[in-house]
Amino acid sequence: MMSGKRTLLIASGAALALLLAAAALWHFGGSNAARMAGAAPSRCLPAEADAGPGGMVWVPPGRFAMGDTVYPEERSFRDVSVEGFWMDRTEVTNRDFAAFVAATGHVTVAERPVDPALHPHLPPDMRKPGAVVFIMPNDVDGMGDISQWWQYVPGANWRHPGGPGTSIENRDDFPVTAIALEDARAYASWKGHRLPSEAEWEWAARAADPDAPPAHERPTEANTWQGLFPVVNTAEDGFVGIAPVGCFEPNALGLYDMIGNLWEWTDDAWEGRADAHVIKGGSWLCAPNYCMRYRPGARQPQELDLATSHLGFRTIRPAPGPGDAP
Ligand SMILES: [Ca+2]
Repeated sequence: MMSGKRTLLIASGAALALLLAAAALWHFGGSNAARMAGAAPSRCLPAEADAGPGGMVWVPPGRFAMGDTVYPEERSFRDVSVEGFWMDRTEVTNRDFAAFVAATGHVTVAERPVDPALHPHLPPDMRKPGAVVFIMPNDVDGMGDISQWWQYVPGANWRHPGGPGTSIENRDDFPVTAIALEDARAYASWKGHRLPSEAEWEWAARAADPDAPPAHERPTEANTWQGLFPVVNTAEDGFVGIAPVGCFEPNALGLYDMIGNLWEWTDDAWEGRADAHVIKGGSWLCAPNYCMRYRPGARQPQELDLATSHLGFRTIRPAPGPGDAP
């Protein structure tokens, strides 16, 4: 998703009926999901995995060459050093976020009307509270117009990630979605944590290995998209849509789903843009034919106040060392 998508994603009245029908399909994940319904788990990590030092993993300090060579935005390698920190073992789940909302009364950005001062040219429908939702099209006319598979859905938010009529019932262990930067920061602050910088995130995704070889092939231990995006989703990895956290093998540090499932917010602004931050890790929508961003070095800009169905987050906690468990 690139800048200016708000203006691209204009839902016409005629499209709305289609959109609502498709949102219902999204909830069930389309025909592939119907075929696979019952096979997909609602939880992957054992209950006892919630125990331990705050569900966090120690990421040791180090120095590495940050970046990759696949897309232009990632090609400026630079040496960076990071201090050690604790990092959430998984993406923040619906259960985690519900506890935060219950404790604080936080209302997410997607649940509030869009600020017309920030977006003066939006049509009225797009000023309603909502989020951008991936809706699998039957066909596409080229790949230039992302509104063929992304729609702004009024009423979509973390409790109703596909829009009205969808819910997070039985999805406690799924990562929370439809989260704007402000929401992610508020959650992190409530926990006494913060969001990772891009360098911290990438270092953790590389499992703190400065010599990790570039991983350009589609990873097998990650929820990505198999088939021709966005019209064929073969779900060979077992998941048509988003997976519960921790369904794939963790990296060498014990961090789950750093690659795939959901993009994750970082606390770094996108260079030259006041309205966007860097997101990392790719998502369940990343496919070789369209978005090979299932790599630690991959990156993308995301508008700060735009919640989407492929973006979540995890938090970190700087600490003196592994003996100082969070
Ligand atoms: Ca998948």
